[in-house]
Amino acid sequence: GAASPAAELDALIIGAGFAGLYQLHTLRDRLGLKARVLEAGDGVGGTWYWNRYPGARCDSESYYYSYSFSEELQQEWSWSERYPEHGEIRRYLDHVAAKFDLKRDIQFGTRVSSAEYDAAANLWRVRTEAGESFSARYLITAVGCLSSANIPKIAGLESFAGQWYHTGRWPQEDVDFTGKRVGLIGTGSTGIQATPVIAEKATHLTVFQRTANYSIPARNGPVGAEELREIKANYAAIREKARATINGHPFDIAPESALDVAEEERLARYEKAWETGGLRFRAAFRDLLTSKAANDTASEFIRAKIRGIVRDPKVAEMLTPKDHPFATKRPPIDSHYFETFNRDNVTLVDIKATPIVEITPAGIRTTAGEIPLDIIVFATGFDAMTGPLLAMDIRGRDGVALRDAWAAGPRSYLGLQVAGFPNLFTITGPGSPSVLTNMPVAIEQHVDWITGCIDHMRQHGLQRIEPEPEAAERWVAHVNEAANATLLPLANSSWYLGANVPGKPRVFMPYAGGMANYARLCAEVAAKDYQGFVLGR
Ligand code: NA7
Repeated sequence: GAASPAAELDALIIGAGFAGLYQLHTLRDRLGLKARVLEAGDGVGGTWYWNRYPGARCDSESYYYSYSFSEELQQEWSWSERYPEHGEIRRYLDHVAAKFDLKRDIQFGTRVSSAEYDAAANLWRVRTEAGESFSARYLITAVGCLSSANIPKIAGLESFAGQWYHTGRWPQEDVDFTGKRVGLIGTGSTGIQATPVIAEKATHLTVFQRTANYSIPARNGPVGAEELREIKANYAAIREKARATINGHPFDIAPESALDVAEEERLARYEKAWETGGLRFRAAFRDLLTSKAANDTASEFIRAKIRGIVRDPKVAEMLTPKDHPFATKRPPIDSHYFETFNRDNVTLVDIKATPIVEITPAGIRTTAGEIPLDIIVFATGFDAMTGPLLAMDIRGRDGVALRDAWAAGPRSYLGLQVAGFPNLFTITGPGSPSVLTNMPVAIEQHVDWITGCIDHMRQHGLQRIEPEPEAAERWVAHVNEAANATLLPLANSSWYLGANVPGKPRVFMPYAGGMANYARLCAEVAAKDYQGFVLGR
């Protein structure tokens, strides 16, 4: 039944995606807490509720982009494709919600506007946009890392006579591109997925590219019955392997350096990795993200592929990435992206050479002239990691706003808690490995850790937990150090750094020290009576 307004809860969870659903299950069904989820959308899915753009699918493979906590669940669910499409992921999460009877404790269509810590009562006071209020001992954000749409402020957008959409806020009903002139801005993972699909429908597609990107063929296809049987028979080992790796993917990274092997052997390995496709390409050698010289060999291999695929040499040159080493921005994977530029109805516009001046009623005007359009698609990404947290007015001890505490960039301990914000837990928060991993692995680890922590507190009669400021400072320094041990900071326009959002502080947000290593650190902290945290009555 619905909770009454101002209901007092043990735990309030914000968001009903992968993280919020599992967190509700563990707190309610394992610990027996009174827990409730508030969710802005009208259904479960989180990221996958909003990202319904054409071609939207996961870049992790379906059989391991899924929960591992229930053997029954992983045995009964069968994925249809190597990479799950957005609709299939929503059906999966709907199935999970039904199986564990989660929806009765999820309030949909409810966006949280503020949350304030009331120190005297030791409760979080949460308000929604509709003016409802809730109180809870624990506040847990499960708001996702890529959920706050980044819509560039381009002059004249409000005057546009056609339709426009951001990919991360796609309408529920399909958008029909038939007979339309479409402009798509952005060539990250999203633009690269959407381009080939829109091109097949639209009269004409113009892609506005600011930075050329690397992309690896996904090699999507159906999952055969035999393969599925094999996966299900080996699930325990697959999950164990996923948890033991640097980024939560259950495949091996080659032990050799790209520089250890002769040129011929290296190219043969890259060819094979290109045929295998997807994020496994990165596993061709162990040092693609730590050695610039090693990375150069992979970057150059992909550049040669692009030049080989795209027929018009001028277009090929425009599509060839030069500004950053391969995979230092999140590497996209695609289905016929570069091939799409061989179509007669597709044009590429380099908006570094001819920047967008304004949007007019009729289309987009660059310094080279006006391009008439019926539909504009913004595939311009997200205010990543901090965006969804700071969109709410979160206030901790003494009324301090998270926005102020993080004015110079996010500061957390383990990506899980913020000093001065007792009993607030941030699943996949800044400072956690999250976006550098196969998300469900990171999410399950975070949720299990939070659940273990709350269980510990209840068993010991503890009412409050927050990080020691020094522990948070040390973690922030360690997150920096881990990033600097990789090539990732070399991509100076990446969303990992917040560089895609004008005015956002440039701080490398995710923890690049590896998922398995991070999980071990979290377990050690818990085993040492929550070292670095202050627990109180
Ligand atoms: P990304 O990866 O942030 O890509 C956004 C793209 O939009 C990228 O090509 C940007 O160019 C471009 N962009 C951003 N702002 C502008 C403006 N103002 N003008 C022109 N072009 C712009 O977002 P995605 O949605 O593709 O992917 C997000 C994650 O989802 C992805 O990493 C996976 O984890 C799944 P830039 O490169 O900044 O020059």
